[in-house]
Amino acid sequence: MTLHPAPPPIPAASYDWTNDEDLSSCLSNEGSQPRLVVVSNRVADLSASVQSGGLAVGLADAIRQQGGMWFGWDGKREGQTGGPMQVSEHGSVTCVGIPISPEDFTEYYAEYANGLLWPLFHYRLDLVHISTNAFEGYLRVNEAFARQLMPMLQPDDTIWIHDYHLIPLAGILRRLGCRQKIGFFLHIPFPPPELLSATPDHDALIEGLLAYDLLGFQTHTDVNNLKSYLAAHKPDAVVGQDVIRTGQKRLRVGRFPIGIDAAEFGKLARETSPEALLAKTPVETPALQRILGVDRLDYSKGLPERFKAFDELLLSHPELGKHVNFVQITPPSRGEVDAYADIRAELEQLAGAINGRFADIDWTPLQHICRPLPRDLIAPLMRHSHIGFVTPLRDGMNLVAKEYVAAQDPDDPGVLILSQFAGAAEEMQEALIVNPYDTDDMAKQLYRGLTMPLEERRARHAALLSRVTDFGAKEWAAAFLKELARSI
Ligand code: GDG
Repeated sequence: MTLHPAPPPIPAASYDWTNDEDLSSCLSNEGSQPRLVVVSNRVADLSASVQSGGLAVGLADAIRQQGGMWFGWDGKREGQTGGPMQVSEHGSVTCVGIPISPEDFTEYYAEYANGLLWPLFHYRLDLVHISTNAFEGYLRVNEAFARQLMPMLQPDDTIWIHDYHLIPLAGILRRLGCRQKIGFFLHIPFPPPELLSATPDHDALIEGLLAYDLLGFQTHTDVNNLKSYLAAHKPDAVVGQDVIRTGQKRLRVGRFPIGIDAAEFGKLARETSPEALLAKTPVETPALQRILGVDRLDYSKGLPERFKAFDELLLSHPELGKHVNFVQITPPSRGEVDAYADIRAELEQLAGAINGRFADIDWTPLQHICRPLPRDLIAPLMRHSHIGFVTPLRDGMNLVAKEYVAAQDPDDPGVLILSQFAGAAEEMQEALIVNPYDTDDMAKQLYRGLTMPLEERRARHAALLSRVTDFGAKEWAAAFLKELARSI
C-alpha cells in the first residue's frame, strides 16, 4: 500500500552515518578502546527510574553500553563553584558531579543557557533575554568545568561534550593544554544565521564551536544552518561536505540523529498489562481511545496548540464524547525561568476551559498530569494509547516520538502524530506529519488517526519501527565516536 507521498529531498549535507554499512564493526567495545569521557551540564542519576529529559535518557542508554566517565554539575544549588567533587560508580560508568554556586547557577544556567540560548536556538527571539553578566557567568562556569576536569583526564581519553551549556568548553580545555580529541553534540536545533546573529555573542559562540574536532547535529537542517552562518559571517572558513577549515584548524561536522534503546523500551512497555497499568496510574478507565502526550513542561513543545486542537476535535466531532480522552503528562522543568511559569498558567487555563465545556459526571476529556511518572508506567501507557501526540513548535529530535513507536504492539499499533518541526520528522515520514501551529489540521489528523484502518496503521508502524530499531542509542554513539576517531 502507498503511505505518504515521498518526503521532500533532503539537501546534501555531510557524512550520513545512517548509510554506513561498516558501523556494526565499531559497535563492540572490546579491545583497547580509549576511555570515553562524557561531559554534560548535569550528570544523570543512572539508578533513577524517572528521567524526564531527552539528553539524560539518550546519553544514559549510550554510556551504559560503552562505559567510561560522566562529568558534570551535581544538580545542587548550594555549593561553591570549584568546590569538592562527588564521585560514584554505576557499573562500568564513573559519575563525577561538581558543585556550582547559587550566583553561577543563575547566570550560567537560568539566564544564559535557558534564558538566551534555549529560546534562540528554538527560533523564539521573542523570549530571548540579553545580558552581559549572564554571558560572563556562562564563560566562568565553563572555565570551572575545564579546570576541574583537566587533572582527571588521561592521555588517551576521548572527550565527548554535550549541548548548548558547554559550547566554549573545548576552547578553554585547549588553552589549559588539553590535547585529547574533543567532540561536541548539540541536542537542540541549530538556528539559521539571521536568528543566531541576534545575540551579541554569536562570534564567540561560533569560535567556541570551531575549537572542537567534531561537531555533531541532529538533522541536515542544523548542519546546513551552521554552514550558512559560516558562509555569511566567516569568509575565511573553507566549508566542505564533512570538513571545515579555518586557518590552521580543521574539524569535521556531521548529522547524527539520536536514538533510543528500542528493544529495552518495547520490553518495558509489554511488561505491564492494561489492567495493572490502570491500577497504577492516575489515568481514568472509561476512555475507549486515548490520545497521549508526554513532554517536559516547555514552551517549545507546542502544548497550548495541542490542547486547542483537542478542543477543536471535540467541537467538530461531538459523537466522540465519552469515547476519547487526552492524557498529557508534563513534568515541570526550569521553574526558575519566567517563561516556564507562564506556559504552566496558560495550560492550566486551557485545560480548565476544555473540561469545563465538555466534561460529564463520568468523563474527563483532558487529564493534564503536571508531574513526572516513572518510566515503567510511561512505556505501557504509550503502548495502550491510540495516538501518540508529539507536536513541538521546534525540537532537536524528540525521543518521545521514537519511544511511542517502540512501545506499540505491531499487530495493533497506535498512530504517531508528529510535528514537521521536530528533528525526528526527517526520519519518521510515515507518521501523520502536521504543522503544529495549524490547530484545525491537527484536529483533522487526530480524527484520521482515531479512525485509521488496521492495515494502514500496521504498515506505517512497521516502517517506523524498523528505522527506530536500526538506528538506536548505541548506533548513535558508535557513529559519533567512529567519526571522532577519524578526525585529526
Ligand atoms: C532534548 C532535546 C532531543 C518526559 N516526561 C517524563 C519522562 N519523559 C522522558 C521522555 C523522553 C524524555 O523525557 C524527553 O526527551 P525529548 O527528546 O522528547 O525532549 P527534551 O527533554 O527536550 O530533550 C530533544 C533530546 O534532548 C535528546 O537529544 O531529542 O530535541 O530538546 O525520554 O520519555 N520520563 C519519565 N516520566 C515523565 O513524566 N520517566
